[in-house]
Order: sequence, then structure tokens, then C-alpha cells
Amino acid sequence: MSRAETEIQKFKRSGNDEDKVFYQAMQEVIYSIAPLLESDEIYTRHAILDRLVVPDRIIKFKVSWLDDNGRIQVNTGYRVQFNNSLGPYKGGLRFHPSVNEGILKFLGFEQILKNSLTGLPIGGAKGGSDFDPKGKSDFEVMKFCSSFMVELHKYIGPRMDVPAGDIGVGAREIGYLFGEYKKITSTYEGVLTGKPFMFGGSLMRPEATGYGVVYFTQAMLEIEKKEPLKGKICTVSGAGNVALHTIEKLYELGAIPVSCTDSRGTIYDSRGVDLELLKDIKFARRTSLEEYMKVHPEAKYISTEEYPEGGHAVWDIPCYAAFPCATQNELTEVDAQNLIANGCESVSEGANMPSTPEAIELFLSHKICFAPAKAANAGGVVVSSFEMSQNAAMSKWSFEKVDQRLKITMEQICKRVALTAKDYGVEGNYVDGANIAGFKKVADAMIAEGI
Ligand code: NDP
Ligand code: 2IT
Repeated sequence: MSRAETEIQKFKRSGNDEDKVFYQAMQEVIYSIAPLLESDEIYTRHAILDRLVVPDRIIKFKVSWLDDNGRIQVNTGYRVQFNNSLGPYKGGLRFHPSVNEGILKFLGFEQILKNSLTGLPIGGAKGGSDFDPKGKSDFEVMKFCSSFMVELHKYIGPRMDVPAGDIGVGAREIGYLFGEYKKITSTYEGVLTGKPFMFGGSLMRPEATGYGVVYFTQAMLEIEKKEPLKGKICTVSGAGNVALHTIEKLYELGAIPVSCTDSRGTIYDSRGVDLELLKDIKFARRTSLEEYMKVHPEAKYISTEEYPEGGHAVWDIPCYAAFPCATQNELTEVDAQNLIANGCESVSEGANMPSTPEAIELFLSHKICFAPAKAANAGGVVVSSFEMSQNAAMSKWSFEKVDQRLKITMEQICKRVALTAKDYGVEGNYVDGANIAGFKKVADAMIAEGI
């Protein structure tokens, strides 16, 4: 039995819930790349899959910090350095109470193939902590970030491992992390991306993932349907960095985004959501979406508990294109059935693995244009890589330059995915296209670099 099969059997026997999402991600890739492994025995001879599913290393550490009441708090920190065949380890940090090793393994594994698809010199990693920034003061977030970096700095560097943001980690957290790294190491280097612009951040990094998702969708709809997004009703989930910048770009292209969600509920505003208000609620005040109703009582707010189990209110809203941008497995089989029944024609994943395998199967069998996360949401890491280039050259690119390069890169990823799917006899299946194209590049590098 191969190592990959052994790993899956081991998981099935152990019933370890933490690893569920990791095996979900791994299983999808294994199914997709089967034709590649059959057509070329070199990958099996070099045991690429078996080597790829095991991280190079997992670093786990204690983070103690002092809260505003003078009490000592203890969290766990992690960095999963998965694969550096194509470049330094690269991937975000997630701060959320749900974070555990399994979630970070799934995210790190996805990141290897995503980063490979970008064509840029970056390997795959992910990290984070079960620390919850919600309800914490700026000072507490700063103290947590400092303690986190006291341990993490030993394992990262601009040519070794370059973390960035993800859920719960934005420019504020990256700023504090960078400040502590600088203090400990006495160096001023591009060790993190997503930094504030004034000290080395790239213009457009905050917007990059959301804009990239829309650029990808535009390219996919052009190839598959010759249809623009202009005038189309779109539903979006999430109300964070990715969701709000997806909404922003949809508006710029003349589409009508009518929804967003947070962990407590869904806003449905059929005239199009009020983006400035959402930015104020979520970025400035960091509070709940319920606040939206105070300004727009004619909109609809559906609390998470109100909706029947198994599905989510946001995917029950009729739309042409759906953009899940919150978190993993937030779009279920029931949700996919509702979307299809309501005439949805396109689904683009802004979040990492937001659709369950059952939902994806339905989308593919109903010929819905489906853009999988590792291709569609690569815009964030693409601009992170641009930030690394700017830092290395001690230079700054204009907003226009970053935007133009991001758009071109997303279009290239889309074409590569579509062409790969066609080459392997599964035209229109962007899941297989992305997995095969992403895997092949890493695999060829691993073979060339030896064991
Ligand atoms: P943010 O922290 O900015 O926002 C996350 C949003 O998702 C919030 O609205 C949050 O609600 C909601 N959310 C988070 N966890 C849950 C949950 N368990 N249940 C319900 N809602 C939840 O994160 P981002 O926008 O950066 O990330 C969103 C997704 O995009 C993630 O899957 C991330 O991995 C992915 N991604 C992010 C990239 C980036 O550059 N930031 C790049 C590529 C992918 P609430 O406000 O109530 O917490
Ligand atoms: O999931 C992702 O691609 C990210 N969170 C961004 C990673 C990065 O290094 O910018």
C-alpha cells in the first residue's frame, strides 16, 4: 500500500476529527490526478504523491501573553511548512478559536498547489493559532502577536518562509508581527507579506484576493459562456477581507452583489449591498452585521440559527453567480441544490475549500461553471509574491501596475486550468484541471531536485 493510501486508511481507522478537512482536500487531489499518474509512471516511481501528502515539518509552540486585566493567557501557535520545491514556504496565518493542526494541514496542502498554479517561485505553508482576536483590545492583539513572534521568528525568513494573513489576521496583526520580528532580529526585511504600505507592504494586497476571484470568474465566464458579469445578480458569503473586496470589484464591473454573511447571520439587500456601510461595520468598528439593519431596515437579516440545519440562508437567494468567501465547508449539498434550483450558473470559491465534496459533485454534474479555491483565490498570494519582489528590490510598484499584473496572472491561471482539463479529457472541469496542473509543476520540481 502506498504512503498516501496508508495515510487515508489510518485516518479512517482513527476517526480523528481534526484531520477530516485535511483528508477531504487530499482525497480530492488524489482522485483528480489519477489520469496523470496512469499516463506517466515517473510520478509513481518517484513516490511523489506519498512524499507530497506529508508536511516537511510541523512546528507547534506555546504562546503566553498578558491580557488587559493583568491575567496570563495561554494559546497554541503553529507553522506547517509543507513543501518548498518551488520556492520559500509561503502561506497565511489564521487566528481563530477553531484552529488546530488538521485545519492548518489542509490549508498548507492546498497552498502548495495554489502557489504552483500562480507560476511564481513560492512553496506552500500555513500557520496560526487558536487565539480569538474578536473582542480583544488593540493592545491585547499586539501583546499576543509579540509573544507569537518570539517563537515563530526562529523558523521564518525572506528566503525561508514568508507568512501572510488569513482569517483573523490582517494589516494590523501583520504590522505587530513585523515590529516584533524586527526588534528580535535587528533586520528590516520582507519576512511577512500584507504589511501596511508605509513599511514595505504592496499596494493592493488588501484587495488582491477579492479582486482576483472576480478576475478569474470573468475569464472563466468568457471561456465557458461568452457572458460578462455586468448586470448579473451575485451572492457573496463572508464579510471580511475577501468578501468585501469581491463585492467591491463586482460593483466596479457593473454586477449587483446582494448579500454577505458573518458567523451570526446573513444580510440580503436586493438593491445591492451598501459597501461603504459594510466596510465601516466590519473594518472600522469590527462589529456584527446586524448593525446594517439600523441604517437599512428595508433589507433582510436572517440569523444563523433561524435557517434550517444542513443549509445556509445565503445560498437560498436566487443569483446568477455565487461567491463563497467565508470559510471551509460553508456550502453544503443542500445549498448546492438550492443554488441550482434557483438558476445559479457560476460558483467561484473565494474562501479555501468552502464547498463540500457533495456540493462540488452536484455543480459539476449540472455543468455549473465551478472555479475551485486553489485557482480562483490565488490573487492574494500572487500579490504577496509581488510584495516579496518589491521588498527584495527595495522598490514600490504603483496600484495600476499591481492591478494589471494581478489581472494578467489570474487570466493565465484560468487558461492553464481550462487547457489542462481539456488535455486530460475532462473539459470544463476546473477542479481536475487545477489539481493536475498544480500537482504536475511541483512534482516535476521534486523529481529534478532529488529525494
Ligand atoms: P477575515 O477574517 O477577514 O473574514 C472572515 C469572514 O468569514 C468573517 O466575516 C467571519 O465572520 C466569517 N467566518 C470565519 N469563520 C467562520 C465560521 N467558522 N463560520 C462562519 N463564518 C465565519 O478572513 P478573510 O476574508 O481573509 O478569509 C476568508 C476566507 O478566504 C478564508 O477561507 C481564507 O482562508 C480565504 N483566503 C484568504 C486570503 C487572504 O488574502 N486573506 C487569500 C486566499 C484565501 P465573523 O466576522 O463573524 O468572524
Ligand atoms: O490562503 C491564502 O492563499 C492566503 N491566506 C494568502 C497567503 C499569502 O501568502 O498571501
